[in-house]
Amino acid sequence: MSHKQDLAREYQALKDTLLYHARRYYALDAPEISDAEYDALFKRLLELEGANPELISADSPSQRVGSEPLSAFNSVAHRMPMLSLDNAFSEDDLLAFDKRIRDRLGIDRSPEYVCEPKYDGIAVSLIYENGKLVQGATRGDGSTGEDISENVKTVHSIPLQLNGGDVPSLVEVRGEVYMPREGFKRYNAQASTKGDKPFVNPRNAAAGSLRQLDSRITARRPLEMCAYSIGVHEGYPLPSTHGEVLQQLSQWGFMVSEHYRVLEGVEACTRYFDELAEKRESLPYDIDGIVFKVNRLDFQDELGFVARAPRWAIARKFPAQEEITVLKEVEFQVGRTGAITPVARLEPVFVGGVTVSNATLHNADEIARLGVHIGDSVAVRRAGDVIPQIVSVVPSLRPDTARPITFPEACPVCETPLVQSEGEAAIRCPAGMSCQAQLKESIKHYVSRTAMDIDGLGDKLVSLFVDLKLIRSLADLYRLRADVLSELDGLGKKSADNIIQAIEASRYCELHRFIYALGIREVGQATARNLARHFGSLEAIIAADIDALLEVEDIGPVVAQHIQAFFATPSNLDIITQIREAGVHWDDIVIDESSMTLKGKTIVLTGSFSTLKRSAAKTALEALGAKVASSVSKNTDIVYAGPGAGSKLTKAQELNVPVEDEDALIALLEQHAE
Ligand code: 5U1
Repeated sequence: MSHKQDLAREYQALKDTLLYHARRYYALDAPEISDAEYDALFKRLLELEGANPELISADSPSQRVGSEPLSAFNSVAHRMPMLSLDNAFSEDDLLAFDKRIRDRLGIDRSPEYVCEPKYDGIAVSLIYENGKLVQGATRGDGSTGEDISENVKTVHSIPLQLNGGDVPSLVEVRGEVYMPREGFKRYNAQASTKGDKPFVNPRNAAAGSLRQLDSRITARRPLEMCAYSIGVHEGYPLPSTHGEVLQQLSQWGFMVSEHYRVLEGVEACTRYFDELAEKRESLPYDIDGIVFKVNRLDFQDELGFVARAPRWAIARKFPAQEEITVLKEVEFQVGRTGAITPVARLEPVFVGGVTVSNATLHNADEIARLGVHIGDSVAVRRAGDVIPQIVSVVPSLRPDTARPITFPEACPVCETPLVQSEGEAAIRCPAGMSCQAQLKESIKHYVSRTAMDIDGLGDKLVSLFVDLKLIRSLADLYRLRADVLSELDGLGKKSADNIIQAIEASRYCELHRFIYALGIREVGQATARNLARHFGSLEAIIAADIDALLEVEDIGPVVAQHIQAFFATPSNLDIITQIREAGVHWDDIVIDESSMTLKGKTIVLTGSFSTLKRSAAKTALEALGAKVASSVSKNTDIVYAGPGAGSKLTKAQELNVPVEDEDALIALLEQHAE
C-alpha cells in the first residue's frame, strides 16, 4: 500500500474516532474518553491536515474552528415561514387550547401531545443538501433571516453531515441554539477578568455569540443546539407523528431534548408541566416554559395556522419571576397613536434574568386598579421577553412620604388637552402628527426593519431630525439631503451618505410593507399582508368600504373601522401622495377577478372530512374569492359539515343556514375549478 493510501486511512480512522467521541460528548452528554485524550487525537488530526491539506473533508471536526470575518450577514428568505408560538400562562389557557383542538378536529377525547421543554435561546434554521450542512440562518422576522452558516458550523451539537446512509436530498432542521448555564458563567467570569462586558443572561449570550461576523469568536463560545422540527424537505416522506420526527432528528445526529414525552390527554400534560417546573432550576440550561404539540402530523395539517402561529402547538410559560422594589417616579410617554402610557421608574432590581429599572403601568385604569402611589414598594414581574409589569403593591411598606399619581390633563409633549374615547382604556393626545412625540414614533415605526427597513436611521437621529424641523412629516424623509445632514454634529459625510442611500434603496418596496409602515391602528404585519393580498393595490384598499374590508381574512369591525378612518383623513392621503411623488413604489399584485367565482360568499367548514383536508378546502375556497369564517352567523351563506360536527351545525340549523356535506363541497370546488 502506498504512503498516500496509508495517510488517507489514518486520516479517515482518526476523523471517525473524533466524530464518534464528539457525538458522545456534545450530543449524547456521555463521553467515553477524557478531554486530554480527545485533545491529543484532535492535535494529531490538525497535524495531518496541516501537512496534507488535500485530505481535509467538510465534516472534519477541524472545520468547526471558524473562518475569516464577514463584512455583513446576507439575508436568507425562509422557504417555509419560521413561526412563533402562542402562549398559555395558566392551566386554564392550556385547557382552552385542548378544547379548541378537540372542537376543530371534531373529536371527543384529547389527542396525544408531545411535550418538550422550551429552551431559552435563539431559533435557527439549518439546511442540509444530500446530508451536508450548507446553510444556517436566524429566524429574523419569520420570513427573512440572516445567513449565519459560518457560525452554526462551529456549534458542536450541530452535525456538519447527517448520520446514516439514506439521507434526504434536502431537509431543513429547526431548533434552538442556547448557551448552557455553566458555559455562560465561565464566559462571564473570563469576560470580567479581561475587562470585557459580561452578558446579562444566557439567552443574550447565545444571541450575541451567534451574531458575530467573525465565526472564530463564535467558535470559542460554549453554544449548543436542541433540534425540534423539520421545515422544508425533499426526497424524504415525513413520518406520521412529531414523536417520530424527533427520533429521526436524533438518528441524524442532533440533540433532541432528553425530557420530551408523548402523552395522552391534557391532564397528563399539566402533570408534566408541574414536574418540569420543579426541575427547572436544576437543569443545566434555561427554559422558559413547555411546548405542547399535537403528535399526529395529519392532525397538525388539518388544524393549520393563524396569522403567525400554528394552531396545533402552544407554549405554556412558567410563572413569571417577581421581585419587590420601590416605585421612584412615574413619567408619561406619548405613543405612535397618541396613547399616553404611564411608565414607572423603579429602584433597579434583578428579575427574570435582567436588571429592570422601568416598567409599564399601561393606563389610568391600571393605576387605579393597583392603587399604587409614588414611593410604594411594588412587585415587579418580568416574564420572558414581555415588558416588565408592576403586578401588585405591598401596602404595609407604604412610607408617609408616598403620594398619589396624577394623570396629566394635557399632552406632556405638545400640551394639547387629552381625550378619552368611549369604551377605551387609553387616554390620547388627539394632535396626531402635529404632536412631535407622535411624529417621532411614527417615523421610527416607518423606518423600522419590519416596515420600510431604512437602515442607519436610529431612534436618536429620528428624534434629532424632528427637533431640528428637518422632518415635519413622513414625506420629509424623502427630502433629506446628504449635504445638510453631514453638517450636523457627530454625523459626518459617510453616515449622511449612508442614510440617504438607505432611504433611496427603500423607494422600491413591497405593498404590504408600505401599508404596515403607515402605522394604521391595529394593522400589524399579518393584517397588512392580508390587505395587500386581498386588494392587490393601494388604490383598491383606499377605495374599500367597511363591508369590503370585512371580507379580508382576520379583519373584524374594529380594525376595518380604523383602516377606513385612516384613509378617510385628507392629511393622510396627502402624505401618501407626497411619498409616492417622491418615488416610493411597488409592484401591484394581480388579482384574477374572473376566477373569483365565489366572491361575496361566506362559508363555514365544520366536523371532519374524509377526502379533503380542511385547510386545503379553506385555501381552495379563498382562492375562489369566498370568505371562510370560523363561526356561523346570519351572514353565513352555507355550512359544509362532516361527521362529528357539533355546535356550529346546531347554530346553522337554528339560523336556517343551508347545510351540505363533504361530497357537495367537492362538487362545488370541481365545478368552480372548471
Ligand atoms: N421545544 C420547542 N421549542 N419550540 C419553539 N419546540 C418548538 N417549536 C416551535 C418553536 C418556535 O415552533 C414549532 C411549532 C415548529
